[in-house]
Amino acid sequence: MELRYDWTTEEIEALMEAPLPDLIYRAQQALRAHFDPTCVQLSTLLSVKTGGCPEDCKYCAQSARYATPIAPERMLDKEAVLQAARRAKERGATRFCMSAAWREPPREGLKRFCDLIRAVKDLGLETCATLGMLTEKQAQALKEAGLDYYNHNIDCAPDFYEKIITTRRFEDRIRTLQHVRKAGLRVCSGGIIGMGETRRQRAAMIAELARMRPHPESVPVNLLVKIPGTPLAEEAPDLDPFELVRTIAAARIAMPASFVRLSAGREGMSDELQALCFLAGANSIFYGEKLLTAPNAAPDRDARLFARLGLRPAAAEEASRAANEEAACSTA
Ligand code: SAM
Ligand code: DTB
Ligand code: SF4
Repeated sequence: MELRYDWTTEEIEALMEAPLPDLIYRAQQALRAHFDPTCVQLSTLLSVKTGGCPEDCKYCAQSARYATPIAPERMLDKEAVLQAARRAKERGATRFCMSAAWREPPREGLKRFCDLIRAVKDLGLETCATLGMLTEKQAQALKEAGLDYYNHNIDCAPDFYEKIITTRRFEDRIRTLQHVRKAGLRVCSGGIIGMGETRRQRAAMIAELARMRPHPESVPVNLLVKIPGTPLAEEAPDLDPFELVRTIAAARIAMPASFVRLSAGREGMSDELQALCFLAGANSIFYGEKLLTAPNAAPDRDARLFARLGLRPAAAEEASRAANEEAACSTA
């Protein structure tokens, strides 16, 4: 199946409006052209530097601007990070994603992260980091430390962005993603749904990602976790869960060779909704009891769900295989 980089919002919206059986059928065709449909990649998250962030992202527990239950903490030390990474590996995760609540990494913080990346990589895990905006040089430093993936979400449609974040612009996110690509890192980029956006805006978000050349190798689709004290916990109306299924299917069809991750929000989802998301082409999850600050679906619940659905965790070689070889090799 040929990869396309010219998706329009209208095309994606039309996909999302299709009768569900047609949409799921197309998503399964796209998934099966590139992946084993029974195999799910597992990533484990760790918040290495929590809270106190100067940005005003209206969904975030870690913004210093909102009275959330999350207090600022110092950066975790290396041993604590390695302990969490070892545990993630023992449980079957293949990728370990380290986060910091920064607008952009400070000099000393970046150095410490480079050191963590080297150490986690030595355990035989794929590494991912999400540290905010990066310059080209910072992206190169992370690459040299052995980083595999950089996570930087576009979060939402360009015309919805200023309703969610005012302390940076959509274009700033795109620029960081360009720096990440140029440094030869793999890209993890997706967004959040359920923030009060329209279906068209969900389609526009997917179209933005699907016009990137190469496509992001990982596409997290987060359902808003309503954190008490954040503006969106009050303002955002509950989303029809089938919209999540439709958004995942659209991402799968438009970016067939990428890992599409059923991301934040799984704790509150039924097993049946998650099963529909896998049928719609999701082939990756966050695995472990915690996301960054919020609880995640429990690992034993995930194990039971996988057994009931006939799914299995991806082995390390399957997960690190560049599903999208073209993307992984390109530094354009
Ligand atoms: N500070 C860095 C940044 O913003 O890029 C890295 C960490 S940030 C918490 C990573 C991503 O998590 C955000 O871009 C957003 O897409 C997602 N996220 C944060 N809070 C969320 C929430 N309450 N519900 C769903 N997704 C969330
Ligand atoms: C992504 O797309 N989702 C993750 C990860 N990338 C860094 C974060 C989800 C955060 C959920 C809310 C919390 O735990 O605070
Ligand atoms: Fe800060 Fe990232 Fe949270 Fe925005 S999403 S407030 S940048 S930690």
